Amino acid sequence: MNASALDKNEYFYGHKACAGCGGSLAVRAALKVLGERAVAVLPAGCMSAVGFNFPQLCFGNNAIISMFAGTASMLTGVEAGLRRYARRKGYKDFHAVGFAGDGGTADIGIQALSGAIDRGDDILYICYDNEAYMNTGIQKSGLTPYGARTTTTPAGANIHGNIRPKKNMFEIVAAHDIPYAATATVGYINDFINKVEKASKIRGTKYIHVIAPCPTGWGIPVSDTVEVAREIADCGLWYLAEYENGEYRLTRDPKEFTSAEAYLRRQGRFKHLTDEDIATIIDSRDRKWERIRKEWK
Ligand SMILES: Cc1ncc(C[n+]2csc(CCOP(=O)(O)OP(=O)(O)O)c2C)c(N)n1
Repeated sequence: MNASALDKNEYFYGHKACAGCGGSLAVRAALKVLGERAVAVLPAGCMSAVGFNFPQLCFGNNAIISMFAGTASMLTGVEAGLRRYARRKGYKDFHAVGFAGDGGTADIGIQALSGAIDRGDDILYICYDNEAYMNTGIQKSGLTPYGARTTTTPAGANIHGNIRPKKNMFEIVAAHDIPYAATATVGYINDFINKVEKASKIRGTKYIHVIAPCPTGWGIPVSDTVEVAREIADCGLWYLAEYENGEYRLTRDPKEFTSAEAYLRRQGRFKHLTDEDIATIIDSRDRKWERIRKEWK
């Protein structure tokens, strides 16, 4: 453990993430909020690959790698153990927190997550969404957006990247009537930090879904991560919201969207899109916002 890093309230440092990695930013910021009594559970994915390189373990708090499918169920066990241990030691400020990628959440770990919410386990599950299986070389996940090129959804003359829309994990967990769920992006890091802080004080299952660009997979310069992560919310292709006490609420409701076309065209993974493809994406964005604004207020 590096004492000077802990002095600065740093719990994720010295890792091997690529330059400009959005996921590592999310883990670092969340652990600053949760502190040294957070026990982190990470399944296979970039954050475990870059954080557990023995002997250079990169967590100032306790952290463990779970089975790919089992982030939420391991969190259940960790929380039960921590509860007993903390009672014996006489403290209450502990957290069982998961950091799983989009593949590990929306595809492989969705059953364990659904079960944990159903049991009402007192855990915080954070999905850092880089919109593909990045650690194994950019394969499509259930959260890859429509039109994106990945190694398993190539772009050619007939098919223009991914032909399926992105699953809506936020609304999927909300449909379980979870005590707290939120969306966020590393582009609005204070909003993310506030949501982690809020979640840390709520009992029961909490879920936060944070957009975390991957320069390698998205085809953007490493210096553009935060800007692009902001633009996705500004152009309306992502929304910032909370679900609490059975109600949805936008935490940011832009009066006007910035150009979704500009957001798409700056990324290598969307380079092949035709004007027609972009119009399809904008149309689906507009229909989504129309529904949200009608139903959530
Ligand atoms: C059961 C199982 N299947 C497949 C793998 C291989 N694998 C390791 S990491 C990974 C990709 C993870 O993608 P995601 O969850 O989106 O996180 P990211 O890598 O993008 O951070 C895969 C497929 C594995 N470790 N275990």
